[in-house]
Amino acid sequence: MKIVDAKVVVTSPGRNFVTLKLTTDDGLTGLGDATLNGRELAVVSYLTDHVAPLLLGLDPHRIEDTWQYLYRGAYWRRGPVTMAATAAVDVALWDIKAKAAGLPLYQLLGGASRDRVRTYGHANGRDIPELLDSVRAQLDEGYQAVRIQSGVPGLKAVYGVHSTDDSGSAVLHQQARPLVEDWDTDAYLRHIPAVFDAVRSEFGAELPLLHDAHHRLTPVQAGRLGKDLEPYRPFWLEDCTPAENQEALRLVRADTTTPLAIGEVFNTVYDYQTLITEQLIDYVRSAVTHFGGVTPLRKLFDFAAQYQIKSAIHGPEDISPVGMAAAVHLDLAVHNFGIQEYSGHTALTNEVFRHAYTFTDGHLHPGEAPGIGVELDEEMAAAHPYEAAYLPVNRLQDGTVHDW
Ligand code: KDG
Ligand code: MG
Repeated sequence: MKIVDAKVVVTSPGRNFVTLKLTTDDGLTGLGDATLNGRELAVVSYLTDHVAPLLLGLDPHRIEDTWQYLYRGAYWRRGPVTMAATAAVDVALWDIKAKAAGLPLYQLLGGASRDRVRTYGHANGRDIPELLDSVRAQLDEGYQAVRIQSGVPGLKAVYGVHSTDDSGSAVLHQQARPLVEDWDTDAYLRHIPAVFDAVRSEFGAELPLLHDAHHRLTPVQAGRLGKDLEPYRPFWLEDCTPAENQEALRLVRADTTTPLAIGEVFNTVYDYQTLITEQLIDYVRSAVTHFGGVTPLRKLFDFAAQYQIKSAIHGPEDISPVGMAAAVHLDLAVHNFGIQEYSGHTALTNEVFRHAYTFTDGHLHPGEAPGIGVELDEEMAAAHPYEAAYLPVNRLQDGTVHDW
C-alpha cells in the first residue's frame, strides 16, 4: 500500500479546525487533527508546504518509522506547530491501519482495558450563583465530574468564564484581534476557596471537582491555593504555574497534597522528565493533537504508569472530533487511564465531522467502526471557511502582560 494523496482541510463550523486527510492507492483514507487554536495557518503551511510532499509514495503501515522520519528528519524538532503537524500524520496513519485491519483503533492498541471512559465537563459562572446553576446543568447532561471556574470580584473577564461587554452580552473569545482579559492574583486566591466551599455545600462531598489555574501562579501562590483547597478534596488543581519550569512543581508539591495535573501545552516527553521521575504530578494532560499523535502519547502514558501517574488527555472544544476520537480510543486501551476532558462540540461541528464515539451518563465510548471512526463531510467543511481568530491575552490591572 502507498500514500497517493495528502490534503489539508480547514473549516470553521463555529471555530477553526485543521484536518489532514491521507488517501492510499487502494482507496483507504485516514484523518488526523492538526488544530492549533489561534495559530492554525502556521500548521497548514507546515503540512502543505513541508510534510505532504514527503508522504506521497510512503507505505502507510510504517507508522513508527514515519513518526521518527518527521520528528528527527526535520532537525528543528519539537514545538507546537511541528508536533501538531506530526500528530495529524500519525493519527491519519493509525486510522488507515485500523481500517485496513477492519478493527476500531483501540483493538490495535491492546484492546479495551475498561468498559467506558469517564469524562469531566466544564461549569463556569461570572459569580457563585451562576456557577452553581452551571454545575447543575452539567449534572443534568450526565457528567459525573465537573471542572469549576468562576469570575473574580473586581475583574471584568477571566479565563474559563464567558466575558461580557458593557451591555452585559456575552463576548466570544474568537475574534480578529485578541480580547484583553484582566487579572489580579491576590483577588483570585482570596475568592477560589469560597467558590469550592459553595459548590461542596450545594452538591456534597462526593462529586469530583477540578479547577484550572491556567499557568498564572508562582510556586508559592500555587502551594497556598493547593493548601487552601485541601479541605474540599479537589480531584486536581490544573496548570498551577507557567509550563516552562518543571522545577517549580517541586516547591508546589512540598506545600500541598492537592493532586496536580499539567501538560496541555507540552509537546514531547522531555517536557515531563523531571515531573514524572520525581513524582511531582498526578496526571499528564497532553492532547493527542499537540503531542505528536497516538504513538508518542502511548509511550508517555507507559512511562508515567511506572510512577503511578495517570492519563488525562486534553479535550477542549478546540480539539476537533478527529482529535477527540483518537483520544477516546487511547483512553479505552491504556491501563493507567485517569479521566478525559470533554466539553463536546456544536451540532454543526458534529455534522461536519460525523463520529462513532458516543457520550452517555458522563462517559465516552469510541464505538466499533473500523479506524478512529470519523468521517469528514468535505462539502460542508468547504461551506464554512477559515475565520481569523485569536485566543485572548491577559493583563494585570496596571497594564502589565501576564500569562493567559
Ligand atoms: O486553546 C486553548 C484551550 O485549549 C485551553 O485554554 C483550554 O485550558 C484549557 C483546558 O483545560 O481545556
Ligand atoms: Mg487547562
